[in-house]
Amino acid sequence: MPLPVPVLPEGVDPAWLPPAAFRSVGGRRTLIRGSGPLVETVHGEVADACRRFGGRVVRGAEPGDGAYDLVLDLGVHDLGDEDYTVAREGGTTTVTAFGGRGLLYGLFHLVRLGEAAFSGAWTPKTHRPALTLRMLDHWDNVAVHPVMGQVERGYAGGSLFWEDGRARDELDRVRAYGRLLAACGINALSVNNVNVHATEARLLTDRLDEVAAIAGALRPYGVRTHLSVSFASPVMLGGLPTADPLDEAVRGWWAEATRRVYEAIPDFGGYVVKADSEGQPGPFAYGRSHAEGANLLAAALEPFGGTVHWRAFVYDHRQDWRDRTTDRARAAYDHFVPLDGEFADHAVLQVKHGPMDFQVREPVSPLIGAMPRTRLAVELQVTQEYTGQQRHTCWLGPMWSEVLRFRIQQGSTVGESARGGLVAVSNVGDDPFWTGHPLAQANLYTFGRLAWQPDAEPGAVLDEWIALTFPDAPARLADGLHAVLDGSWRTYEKYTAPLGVGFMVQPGHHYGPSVEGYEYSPWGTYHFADRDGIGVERGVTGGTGFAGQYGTPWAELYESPKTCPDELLLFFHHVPYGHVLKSGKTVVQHIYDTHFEGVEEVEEARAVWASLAGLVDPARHARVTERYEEQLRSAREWRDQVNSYFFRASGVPDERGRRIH
Ligand code: GCW
Repeated sequence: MPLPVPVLPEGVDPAWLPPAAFRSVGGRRTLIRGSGPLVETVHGEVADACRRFGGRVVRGAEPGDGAYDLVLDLGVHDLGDEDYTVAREGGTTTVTAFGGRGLLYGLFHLVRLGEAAFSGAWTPKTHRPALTLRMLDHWDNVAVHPVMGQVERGYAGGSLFWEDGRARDELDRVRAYGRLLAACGINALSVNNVNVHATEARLLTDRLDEVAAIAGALRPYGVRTHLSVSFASPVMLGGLPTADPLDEAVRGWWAEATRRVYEAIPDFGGYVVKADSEGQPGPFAYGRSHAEGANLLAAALEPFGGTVHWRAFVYDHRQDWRDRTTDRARAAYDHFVPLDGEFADHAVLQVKHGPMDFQVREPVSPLIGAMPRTRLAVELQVTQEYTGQQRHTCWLGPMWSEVLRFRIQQGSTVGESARGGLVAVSNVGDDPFWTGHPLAQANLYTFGRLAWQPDAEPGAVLDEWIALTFPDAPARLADGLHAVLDGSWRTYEKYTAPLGVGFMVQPGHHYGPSVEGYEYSPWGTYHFADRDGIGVERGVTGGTGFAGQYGTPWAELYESPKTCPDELLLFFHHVPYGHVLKSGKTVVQHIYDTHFEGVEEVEEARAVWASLAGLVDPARHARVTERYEEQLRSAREWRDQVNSYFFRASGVPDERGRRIH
């Protein structure tokens, strides 16, 4: 039986799957061959397109039995579960796949191609994902948390999954979400925050049925469910006196809990664990290593084929700002590199892409190139915690692409090193536009596509997103969207923290400027600005030694301010305000110039957006317009605070005599 396409609740934006995106797939004579649950999903999709645009679907016949425009054929045996081959010959477009996901991804491939999928002739081409795990982590709480709200660092309303303290009864929207994720290639999702509070801890045991219901809603689109669990679960939930990973009773408890999970959710993906990090419990309390901690859970998951995603975000968050010997940037490497080779097969070490914390500009984490005997997953942040909180337009495709294409170790890029997959913190909530800022949908789509192909051109991915989201867009709209999105990350960088120094945000909620907000805090986030200069000395000579965590050529390049790239200069070095950058400008003049330019660029983008009224539906246009007002207000605040701070600190006037307060 074909599975009906999920119905979007009234008023919810279709994002990149508006009905019109299926026009070319509808209106055809289609043959579908093969069986299995995802084939029913594919059948449902084609049937829905035919209902709207004409055409018909036949199941099971032989391709030669009639004339078909489209054949979707499951059963070719030399392809992986997610791979598909597309070809076109004699007026018939064919997708062949071995697994249901492959067939579904092949169908979405045709949707992306639009009319081009049904013209000309092309030789067979096989598509396969570069990374087998393409996952979103939701930082959703079941119960609304008094400080963090329902979704930690969420800027798109409440949770899609949880409402009034339990899983939603109505899961149509979750089904529709799974469909959007499949259309950009995402195949896994964890349903709760990595900071596991008391209520959420119980999802593992007595509230497992709620997780199973969500898993059931995501499954038809090939999205596997994972769960964040507390390392202290045996104590919190099992009444054991310890959570020591080497204790037999603890091992037995996890084995049994995990067996029950698989009884309820046979295709369960595994656990996500934040341990010994920002107050979460972990193996350190028992004098055990993080490999011992991760391997405990890997052993419980292994019989069922599951994986533990063990996060490497371990650092001292109660640092004394007076202590210049501790450098937070070093922490993940220092903790984990000595453990290389000790992690079990079913453990994946999940590493944030930068050594600090999702700032607008960071170097790539040196840990990524330094653990060849460990399966690593790289973690990105789609939710815009430090990049404008979905009030600012900030398309992160170019940043992620730079990270993924960076050659961290000889011959290998970050994308190639991420053998455990690419993971991102989701930016989605129950907002009618899914992501608060409608243009932030582009970030989610881009993440999925880059996880499928880390070396893809981000601009081409943006083209895809535009073509799908606005199926009949005139060239003027597509150009306008590129104009406001293409450079928006660099614009954001310009008016916020300069030259890689990071953290100049207001403490706690992290929105808006506060140059010294984190300067005397325990979080390890300092810039050391004084009257003479700014930046963190992280060289091996005279610094914290962080630059030495890289291999060749990066260690040498970052070591000296002469060779360190401008955009990371203050991350690696403390320099005088008069230091001349490669651009020929002094550091302080660069700060002034970029802050003025950043605001001007927001003004221009706002004007471009205004000119698109009439080409975009009114609700979406109005929402983005409102966000641009706030972005401009906020960018001016950033400019004025940052420029005034450095003018007062340095006493150096702006060469161009602009107004600084
Ligand atoms: O970026 C920081 C956030 C925390 C988050 C933490 C993490 C879930 O400010 O809210 O906690 O990172 O990644 O664990």
